[in-house]
Amino acid sequence: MSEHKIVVIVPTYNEKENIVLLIPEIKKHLPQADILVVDDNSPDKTSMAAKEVGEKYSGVYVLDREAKEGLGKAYVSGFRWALQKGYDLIFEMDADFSHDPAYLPDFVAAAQEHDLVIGSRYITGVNVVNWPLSRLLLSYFGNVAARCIAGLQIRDCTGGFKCFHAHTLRAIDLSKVTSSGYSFQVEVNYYVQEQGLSIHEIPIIFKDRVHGVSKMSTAIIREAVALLWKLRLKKILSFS
Ligand SMILES: Nc1nc2c(ncn2[C@@H]2O[C@H](COP(=O)(O)OP(=O)(O)OP(=O)(O)O)[C@@H](O)[C@H]2O)c(=O)[nH]1
Ligand SMILES: [Mg+2]
Repeated sequence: MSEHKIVVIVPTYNEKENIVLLIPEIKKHLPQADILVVDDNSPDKTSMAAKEVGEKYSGVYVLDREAKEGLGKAYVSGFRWALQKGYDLIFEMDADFSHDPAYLPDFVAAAQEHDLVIGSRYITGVNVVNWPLSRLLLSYFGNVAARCIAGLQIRDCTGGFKCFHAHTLRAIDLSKVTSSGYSFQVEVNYYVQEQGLSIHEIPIIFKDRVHGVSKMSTAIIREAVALLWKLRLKKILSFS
């Protein structure tokens, strides 16, 4: 389907039960893709579990980081690794099965035409299954805020199921990305939009995790609110 060299980056923190199931599922749906697990020294030994399963397949790598620094820092390390290895298409994907690997080929197809493809929960109504109402409202209004305050033209600005062309990641200055939590998604989308690159959303159904625990915290929410106002200010200053 595609001649592209593909890697799926999966950041992990205490995702042992999920990662051993996810690696085979990714290989089933997109056999030509390599996988990079970026683990922040998970106490549950996710890294070791990923390496054990990975030995059964070709092209499964684990990037071991020393300490938990948040999803954003893990992705920036993964992006740098992938760019250095010469991948053409670079995926972001959560380990917790909220992102169904069956969608991976749809992203590759859409990436033939676009610089960034985003799996979106909010283009055909609200496609979220089993999330508590409080979590859904936080996500939904977080997205409304990202659109209104930071001026993003994307319906799902905070989702983490994405496929970047290498040239898209090269066009943004990764050393400028400051978010460590999940506002990382908003920040990267902002820089891609700022470059005038083509962003396309495809519908996905998002399911709540079954195994493991969420890493969402009030610190992550505070960081996200501060980021939106920082981007708003940046936008105002760029017009003056
Ligand atoms: N390497 C690394 N991965 C992380 C860190 N924090 C979260 N992750 C991973 O990032 C992905 C998304 O994290 P989740 O805990 O599912 O957070 P979320 O999807 O925003 O929130 P939920 O609604 O609870 O699922 C998962 O694969 C996590 O294991 C971190 O500090 N370091
Ligand atoms: Mg999750």
